[in-house]
Amino acid sequence: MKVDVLLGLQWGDEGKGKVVDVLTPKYDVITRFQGGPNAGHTLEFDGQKYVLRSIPSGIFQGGKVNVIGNGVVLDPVLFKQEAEALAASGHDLTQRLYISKKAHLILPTHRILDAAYEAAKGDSKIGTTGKGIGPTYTDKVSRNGLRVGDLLHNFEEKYAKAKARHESILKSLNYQYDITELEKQWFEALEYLKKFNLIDSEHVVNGFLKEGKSVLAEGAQGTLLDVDFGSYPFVTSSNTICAGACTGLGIAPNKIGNVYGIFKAYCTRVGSGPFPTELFDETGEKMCSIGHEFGAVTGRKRRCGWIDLVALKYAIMIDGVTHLIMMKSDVLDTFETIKACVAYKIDGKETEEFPFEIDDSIEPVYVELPGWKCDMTKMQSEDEFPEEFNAYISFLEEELQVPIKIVSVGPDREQTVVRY
Ligand code: 2SA
Ligand code: MG
Repeated sequence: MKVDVLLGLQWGDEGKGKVVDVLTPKYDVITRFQGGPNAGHTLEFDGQKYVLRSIPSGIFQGGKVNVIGNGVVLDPVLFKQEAEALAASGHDLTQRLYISKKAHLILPTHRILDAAYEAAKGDSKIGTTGKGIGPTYTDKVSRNGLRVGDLLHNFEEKYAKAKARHESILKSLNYQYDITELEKQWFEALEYLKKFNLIDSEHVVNGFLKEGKSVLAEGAQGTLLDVDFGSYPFVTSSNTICAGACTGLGIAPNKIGNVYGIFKAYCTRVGSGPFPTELFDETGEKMCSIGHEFGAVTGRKRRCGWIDLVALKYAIMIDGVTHLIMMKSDVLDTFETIKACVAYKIDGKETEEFPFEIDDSIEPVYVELPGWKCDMTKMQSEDEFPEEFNAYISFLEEELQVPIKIVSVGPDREQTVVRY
């Protein structure tokens, strides 16, 4: 068996939570391989709304195994809050959730460092989610991190060392903070975390594949936030691309099966950083209000703009996408015309290649298509789609050279049209 991977192709918030929820019934095992509580996967069903941060989206369906892989960074406090809220709504996880011993722990001081580094950057700040993601991955790569497996021996000593190191950095930044309360919660949460199955997940996941179990790897954030290929330095600190599923779970590249790439029918971004098709006008405002474009984690308003096919083609190439999934198509239901960026004009020259430097000098070149101007939210099959919407899909498939398998026309599980 192979691992299918589900990825965001833009700057996150493509609607991965909903799709993974639609896809999970087909899989035995659902995994997370990168990121941490900077993710906020929103799922809506039976009139209830749930936001998952660190826990895989398979948790709502009985009989599934959920794995938090080694590539994830885990904040015990936020994990405990999330798990307890799920338990309160009747979803007990202790038996259905496995956590890699190699996943790195987000320390209270990592969160403080995240804020301190942002403050020190002033106007050039990244606009992080403030969850300590960057400092935790920094410690991982600089070989100073604490892992979940460390909880099992000499933990106090390792913690004290890491904390002392962080404190000296914070002192050098002259940053004022108080972690007394947070630290207390953190240690309480560690005891809670220890009740879960802390495992060598690479063995377990490869074992599942050998047994013939189907595995889904659920990406967080998006390809354009990848630390290597995204709009650096305005990126997150993990590999959000398909290859991240190999390193973040311990599976070989030849074990990757289908790659599902999710994108919105338009485009959004939270935090700072370049966004060539961003709209600063009424059209952008309209997308934001109809699409309820506010971050699941920080509540920040998302910047909105037209779909960017230059960036999307790049993401498809890097990720090896085999199937496309288009989200939030209904948000464009009332638009007179739809635009799609097919090239960038840089210094008077047109290119279809995503460049090294993405900045304000890029001028998007648009193609205009007629809007469909009807309510698609209750449509259940492709046959019901208006002609103009079908034309938009065909145009995208022609440009992107990958079939669009699923189209979403609303937030609910039911509002999902599978095309073939
Ligand atoms: P960080 O906190 O170090 O990862 O922030 C670095 C940059 O990455 C951006 N970022 C995000 N942008 C959009 N969505 C994010 N999470 C989603 C959500 C979840 C998802 O909030 O709903 O779709 O997986 C996310 N996480 C990080 C952040 O704005 C900074 O620009
Ligand atoms: Mg999101």
